[in-house]
Amino acid sequence: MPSRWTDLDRPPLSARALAAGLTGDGALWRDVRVVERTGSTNDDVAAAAREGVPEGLVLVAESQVSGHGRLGRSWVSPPRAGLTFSALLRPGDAVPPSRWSWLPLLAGLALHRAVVRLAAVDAWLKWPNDLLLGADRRKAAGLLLRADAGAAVVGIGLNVSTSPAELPTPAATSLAVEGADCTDRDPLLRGVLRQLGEDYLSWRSVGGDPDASGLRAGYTAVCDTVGRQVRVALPRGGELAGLAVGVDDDGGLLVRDAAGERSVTAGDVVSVR
Ligand code: BT5
Repeated sequence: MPSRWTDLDRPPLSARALAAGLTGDGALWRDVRVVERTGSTNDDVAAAAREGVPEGLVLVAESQVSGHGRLGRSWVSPPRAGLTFSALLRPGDAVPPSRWSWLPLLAGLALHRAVVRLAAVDAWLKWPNDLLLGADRRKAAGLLLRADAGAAVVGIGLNVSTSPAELPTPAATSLAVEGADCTDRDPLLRGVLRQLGEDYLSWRSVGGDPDASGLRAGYTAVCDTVGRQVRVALPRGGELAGLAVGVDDDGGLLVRDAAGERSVTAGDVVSVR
């Protein structure tokens, strides 16, 4: 069996080291686990949520064999080339259900903030859930949110040392490809989880209000979609074309066309171009 240490460019993550920096009195994160291989961390954390596990669980996989995207699409990443993890949150009564739709945007903004701070790259968010990097604005991370049984499972896939040959599509990129300052997964994961924890707790403390928490303004400021002409493909076929003018009270994208302004939610969207 090959040693875990043979690939010096891709050292394994240590759950113990991660937990030491992230858990403890008063911290949101309670239990940080790293597994060598699983189907999908989102499926595993959703199963834990159904069993009543409290919020604060983080599951990181060094490799996923059936990572999901939205709408039956997949997330593919070679072992240890990136970060693939899911976190369990329970906003509970503190946040009305109508505002849970802000969670993917909140998680995307936390990811953006941490990556920009640690890796010193230019980055944008494509509504609702992609992190784009570089002059060509290619996708370096995707985010998936599943709300189920009173819990929200946030799943993030981030390409870190992934080489051009390993990337699944020409529209994808990685921190290494973009010449990022940091391609060390441990500080990146810590940074993302710390930022996500902070942003989530401050949003929850104001009842999920997107303005009191600064979420809408923060998100809009780095959103590559707002201000652009977009074509939004809808799941039942059909397309909405117009100017993306902002994010509405539910985190939906506001699109202006000749008929006026319409809002589309993440669940109603196949793709935005
Ligand atoms: C997403 O979906 O971008 C959400 C991806 C979430 C992945 C994480 S990994 C941890 C957790 N566990 C899971 O099972 N999932 C979450 P979507 O917007 O549907 O985009 C999927 C599309 O992105 C695919 O159809 C590909 O075109 C592209 N793609 C797949 N792998 C990629 C990669 N490594 N880098 C860039 N693009 C990728």
